Amino acid sequence: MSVTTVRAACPHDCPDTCALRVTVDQGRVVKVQGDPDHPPTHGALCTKVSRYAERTHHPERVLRPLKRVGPKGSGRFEPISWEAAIAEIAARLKGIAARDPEAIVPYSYAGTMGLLQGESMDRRFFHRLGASLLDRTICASAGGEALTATYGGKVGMHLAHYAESKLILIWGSNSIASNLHFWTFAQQAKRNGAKLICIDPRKTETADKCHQHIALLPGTDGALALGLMRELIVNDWLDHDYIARHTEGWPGLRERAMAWTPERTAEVCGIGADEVRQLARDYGTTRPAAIRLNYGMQRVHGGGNAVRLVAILPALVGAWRDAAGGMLLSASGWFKRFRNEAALQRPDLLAGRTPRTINMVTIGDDLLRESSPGFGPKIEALIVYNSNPVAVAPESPKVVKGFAREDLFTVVLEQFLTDTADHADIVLPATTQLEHLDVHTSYGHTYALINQPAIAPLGEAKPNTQVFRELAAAMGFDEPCFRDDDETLARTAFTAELDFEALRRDGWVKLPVAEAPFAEGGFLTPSGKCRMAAPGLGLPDFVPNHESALSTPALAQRYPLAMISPPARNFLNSSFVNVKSLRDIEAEPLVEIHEADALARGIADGSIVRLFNDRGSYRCKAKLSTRARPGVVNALGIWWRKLGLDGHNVNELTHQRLTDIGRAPSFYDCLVEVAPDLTSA
Ligand SMILES: Nc1nc2c(c(=O)[nH]1)N[C@H]1C(S)=C(S)[C@@H](COP(=O)(O)OP(=O)(O)OC[C@H]3O[C@@H](n4cnc5c(=O)[nH]c(N)nc54)[C@H](O)[C@@H]3O)O[C@H]1N2
Ligand SMILES: Nc1nc2c(c(=O)[nH]1)N[C@H]1C(S)=C(S)[C@@H](COP(=O)(O)OP(=O)(O)OC[C@H]3O[C@@H](n4cnc5c(=O)[nH]c(N)nc54)[C@H](O)[C@@H]3O)O[C@H]1N2
Ligand SMILES: [Mo]
Repeated sequence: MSVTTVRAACPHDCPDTCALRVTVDQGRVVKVQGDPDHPPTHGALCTKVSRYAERTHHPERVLRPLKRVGPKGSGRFEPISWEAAIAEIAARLKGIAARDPEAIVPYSYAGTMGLLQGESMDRRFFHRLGASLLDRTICASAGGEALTATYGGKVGMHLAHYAESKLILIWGSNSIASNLHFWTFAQQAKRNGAKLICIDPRKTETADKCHQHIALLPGTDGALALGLMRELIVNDWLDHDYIARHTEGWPGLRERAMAWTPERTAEVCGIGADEVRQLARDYGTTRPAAIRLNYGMQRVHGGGNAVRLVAILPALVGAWRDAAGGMLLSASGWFKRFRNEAALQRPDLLAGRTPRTINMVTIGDDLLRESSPGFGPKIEALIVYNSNPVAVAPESPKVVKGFAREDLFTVVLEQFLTDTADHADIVLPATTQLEHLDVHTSYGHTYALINQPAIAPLGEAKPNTQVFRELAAAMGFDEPCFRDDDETLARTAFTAELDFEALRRDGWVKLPVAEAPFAEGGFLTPSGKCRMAAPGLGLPDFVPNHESALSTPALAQRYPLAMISPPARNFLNSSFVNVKSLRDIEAEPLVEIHEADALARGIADGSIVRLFNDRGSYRCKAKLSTRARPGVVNALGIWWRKLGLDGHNVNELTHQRLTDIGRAPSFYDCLVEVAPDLTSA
C-alpha cells in the first residue's frame, strides 16, 4: 500500500472545526495536519489534534464489545461478540419499552460534532422507540438562547474580519487555549495597531498577550455591561441613528442602565471604577470595535442575562456598521437554513407521542429519582454515546451514585474505557473520526466540512450510525430510514442550497453570509431589529450568582473562595486526558490560588490541598500563581476521575442548579474552601 492523504475534519467540540489532511501509510495514520487551503484552519492545528494519530492508535482503544463482570465502576469486563451484545441490549430495551419506553434515556453530547455520528440514526432510533428526550444543555444553551432572544439566532461576525478590528474585547474566552484560530486573526489586528482587552477572572495565557486584563469576579459580566451602557449614555457615545432604526426596547433598558454608576459596577465586579470608565471610553470611541464573547462567561446563574446585555452593546455604538465590528459568540445559526434537520433526525417517528424531557445537567438527581407523576418513570436504562457524564456532569457524588445503581441498565458507545464506560453493563467499541464518514457545521466560522474516513475501522469498532442501525433491526424497527447508509445520511444532512458535490470535491463549502451582516439591521428577529426586551423575558438585568458573597453571605462565610474550572489547554473537556504525551504536559490536576489566599491558609506552592464544600471534596496540587485573583481559585478541568489523585475530579464540588435562561449548568458559580491536605503530609 502506498502513502495516501485524505481530507478530514476535526470532530471536537471547539469553535474552530478545522479542516485536516491525514497521511496514511500501510493502513496506519502517520500524520494529521491542518489543511493549508482552508482559510480558518490555514494549515495550523492545536497540540491536541496534531497528536491525533496517537489517540486513534492508542493501545487502550476499546476494540471489542465488552460485558461487565465486576461491580459497576470497577471497569472489569470480558469481551463478547457483536451479535451477543446487540441481542442482549435489544432484549433489555424491549422489556423496558413494553412497560414504558420513557424509562429509557439517551445521553449524548458533542464528543463528536459530526451530524452523522452525533445526531442522525441515533435520533431516529430513540424517536421510533419513544424514549425520553434529552435536553442537550451542558455547554451553550444559556448563551445560545440569550443570543436568539437578542438577534433572532446564533449568529455574529465573520472570523476573518477580526483581523481588521481596532479594538477587540476578548470576553470570557481563553482564545489561545480554546479558540486558537480566532487568536491568529486577533494577532493580525494587534500588529495593525488594535487594542486587545481580555475580560476574565483568570489571568489566562490569552490575557498575558492582551494590552489589558480586567479580572472581574465570576458571574458579574451583566453588571459590567450595564455599567458600560451608563458611561456610553452619559458621554453620549451612542449611535442614535442605529438605535432608532435597528433596535427595540432601548428606553426601558436605558433607564435600568442609569442605575449602574462606575462605582456601583466596580464594587459588584470587584474591579476599579476607572477600569469601567476606561473600558467604556475605549469601546465608545474606537472604530471598528469587535467583541469575541465566549461560553466561559455564561456558566453562572445569570449567564443568559449577561450574554443578552453584552450582545446589545454593539447595537448601541453602531459597531455592526463595520464588517470588523460587532460580536461573535456562535455562528451556528448561519447554518440553519442549509440544514435538513428533520429529514436527518426524523422527529415524525415519534408518531404523535411527546415523551418527557430529561435535562442532561441534572442527570445526577434524575438517576436517583423514583417514579412520580411529575417526573414520570424511574430511569431504567441509559444509552450513552459521545459523552463522558461521570466526569463532566456537575455534582459527581450524585452522578456516580446514579451510575452505580445495580438496577440501571447502561450501554456506553466509546473509544476508551472512560469513567462512564467503567459503569456500563455493555461497552460498544466506537470508531474515531479517522475511521468513519461525517459532515460538519461550525460554531466559530461559516464553512461546512466533510470528513472522509482515512482508515478502516480498527478492531471490531463501528460508527455510532451502524450501531443504531443494528439495534433498530434487532428491535424490529422496519421503516426504510433505518437502512440508510452513511453516504445517504450525509446527503440528507444538508438542503439542496448547499452544493454537496462541491463539499465532497473541495472538503468544505463557505456559506453565503454578508460581510457586515447587520450593517443595515436585518437581524433574524421577526421585526429585523436587535431586541433589548425579548418576548417572555422582558428586559435583561444583572442576576447574581447562585453562590457568592453578594447572594449567599452565610454560605460565603463558610466557603469564601469562588471556584471556576475552565479547560486545561491540552485537554478537550475530558477527551485527551488519557493521551499520555498531552497528560504529561498538564502533569497533574491543579488549582491556581493567589498568594494572599494561600498564605492565609498555610498553603505552600506545590503542596497537595483539599478543595471542599457541602457537596464533596477534591484533592489536587496547589499552584501559587498570579493567574488567580484574590478570592477566586482556578481548578483546571476536566480530569478523568480515575487519573486524578483520589479518584475524583473538580465536578465533585459543582452543583446542578440551572442558569436563568437556557436550563444550563452553572459550573463557574461555585463556592469552596481550600485547606492543606493533612493526609498527604
Ligand atoms: N483546549 C481546549 N479547547 C476547548 C475546550 C477544552 O476543554 N480545551 N473545550 C471546548 C468547549 S466544549 C467549549 S464550550 C469551548 C469553551 O471555551 P470558552 O467559550 O472560551 O469557555 P471556557 O473555556 O469555559 O471559559 C473561557 C474563559 O472564561 C473565563 N471565565 C470563567 N468564568 C467567567 C465569568 O464569570 N466571566 C468571564 N468574563 N469569564 C469567565 C475562564 O477563566 C476562561 O478563561 O472551548 C472548546 N475548546
Ligand atoms: N467543571 C466543569 N465541567 C464541565 C465543563 C467545565 O468547564 N468545567 N465544561 C462543560 C462543557 S462546555 C461541555 S461541552 C461538557 C463536555 O462533555 P462531553 O460532551 O461529555 O465531552 P468529553 O468529555 O470530551 O467526552 C466526549 C466523549 O465522547 C467520546 N467520543 C468522541 N467521538 C466519539 C464517537 O464518534 N463515537 C462515540 N461513541 N464516542 C465518541 C470521547 O472518547 C469522549 O470520551 O463538559 C462540561 N463539564
Ligand atoms: Mo462546551
